[in-house]
Amino acid sequence: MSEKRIMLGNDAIARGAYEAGVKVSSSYPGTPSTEISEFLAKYEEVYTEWAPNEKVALEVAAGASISGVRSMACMKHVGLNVASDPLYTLAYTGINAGLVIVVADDPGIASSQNEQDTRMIARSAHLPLVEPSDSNEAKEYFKYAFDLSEKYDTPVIFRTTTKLSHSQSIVELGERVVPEDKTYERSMTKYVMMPASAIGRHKVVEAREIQMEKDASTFPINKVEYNDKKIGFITSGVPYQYVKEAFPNASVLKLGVINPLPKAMIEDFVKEVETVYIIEELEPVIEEQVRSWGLNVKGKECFTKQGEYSANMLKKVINGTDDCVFEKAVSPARPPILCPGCPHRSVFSVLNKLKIHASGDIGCYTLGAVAPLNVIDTTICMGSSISLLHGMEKAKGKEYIKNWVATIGDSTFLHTGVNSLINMVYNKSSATVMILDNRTTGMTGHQEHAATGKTLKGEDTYAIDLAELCRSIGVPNVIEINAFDVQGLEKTVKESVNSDTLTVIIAKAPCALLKGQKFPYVCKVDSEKCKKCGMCMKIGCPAMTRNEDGTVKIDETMCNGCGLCTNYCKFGAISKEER
Ligand SMILES: Cc1ncc(C[n+]2csc(CCOP(=O)(O)OP(=O)(O)O)c2C)c(N)n1
Repeated sequence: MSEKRIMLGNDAIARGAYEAGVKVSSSYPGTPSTEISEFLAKYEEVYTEWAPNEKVALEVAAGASISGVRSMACMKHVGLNVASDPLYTLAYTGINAGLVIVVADDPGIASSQNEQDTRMIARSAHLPLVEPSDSNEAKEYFKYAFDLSEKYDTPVIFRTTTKLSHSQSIVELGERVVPEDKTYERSMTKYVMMPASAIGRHKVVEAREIQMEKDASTFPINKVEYNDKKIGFITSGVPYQYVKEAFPNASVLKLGVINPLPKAMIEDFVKEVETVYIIEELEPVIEEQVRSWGLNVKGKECFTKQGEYSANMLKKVINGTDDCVFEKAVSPARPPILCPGCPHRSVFSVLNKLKIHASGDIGCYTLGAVAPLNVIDTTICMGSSISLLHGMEKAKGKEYIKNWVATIGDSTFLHTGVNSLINMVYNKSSATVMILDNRTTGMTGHQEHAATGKTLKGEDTYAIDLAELCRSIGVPNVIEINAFDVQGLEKTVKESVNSDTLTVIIAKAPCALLKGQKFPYVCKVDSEKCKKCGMCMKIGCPAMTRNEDGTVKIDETMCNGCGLCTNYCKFGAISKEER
């Protein structure tokens, strides 16, 4: 009898990759996709790596595919924007061995900077997109995605969402089957995308899509479940679960392949069923196509384009009833805040004191935007902090940016920040860039990167020296400093924002949550000495609150012992004591 296990969606995708015989996987972390690579790294048979960004990851996977082995890349939805340059052209070249790109969307914005819908990108890149609705399907459909990839000579996008990636259901395990490596054959017209060959390949892309659309009604993962024909739903992914829960007796057309759509199958379904709703989170991707065929369906005039759906929400909209039997869960308010002992807090406390604005970036340090630190003014996408500041300088001159710096994390700097820094060097910037080097990719849960000295598989490797990297591209002034040295930081930042020399300040201290990072101290307040001035509260440490009489207290169980607060009490009321 085959083994069954309860698995997270991400675990199941990794298992699907293993069973599909994937040999190479390259990815960049991003919630909710990160754990796929971490689970996959546990299978010795599969080569897995963290790439510095998603474009590199996809290109690595494409190289492996062209050489003849099944390969994949994983990323979050915004990662696909970074990888979209190779993506659009890989649609033209096609593949050799199967190539699947896992993209995790985040309806509801649990942990992202926007809510974009990858299905739209699949359509514009003319790539097939497969979407499962539970963990077992995640594993099975993942294998099927490789079959589609090889049958139609195309990369396939495999879409997951936060709910699917991070919830569990039963998975039936299978064996790993490794197809024979495909032979590589040189073909300039297929793999060298210059105009003459690209013109030819564009025809291939169109023909492939037409063929796939015809075949789609026979794909086994597009299924019709006829029941009560008064009401029916066309849906896919996790929303399928909501439909089944809310309307168990309705007819359902469940799509496993969202691009291209099975036109004939959908036409038949709409003919058979009296009222058809299209249930899809985010954009009306299915709906717009179905309407363009002249079919009468209901969709976004009833349902929002924002956030996650639920069974109860469907019932409310369609039946006008709210029979949710559960009390609404009220989670305690938890304002976004840097952890106790976080070195980023130290940097932002100094910038706040100096009334400096920061062109920010994406990572834990984005929290430098919120009260009481209030330092970061802008955050757009990974790597943008440096280029935005450069734009400001070129628009308004050095005087304007004398109270501005760019703040960027170590992983984000290697992801896309370094390109922007090259631009600063080349185009004669005199700005100040601060790399907040906490030795890890903190935001997504401590992944290794090219400057940590460890690979995804946990092996030792060369650690890029960020200071040397900056010097090597021509940054004239590179300063490394302990992130907790507030006096030193203050002096360095003041000098550099006022100088005409491009400066990179690397503020170094490991993430407080990395193993073994607890300081051997605990901070204590002498309430006799506390003058209730509140200066120490301005650093926004969650371990610090006030007593009823207004004096400050420190929760010893939360205090990490970094001692940052001691710098902000001029009355000497806070001291560090050994634990
Ligand atoms: C294009 C893109 N890829 C991935 C992510 C997910 N993500 C957000 S921040 C981040 C890196 C954070 O690491 P680092 O820059 O070192 O800062 P830290 O969180 O450690 O402070 C990642 C991977 C994203 N938001 N956008």
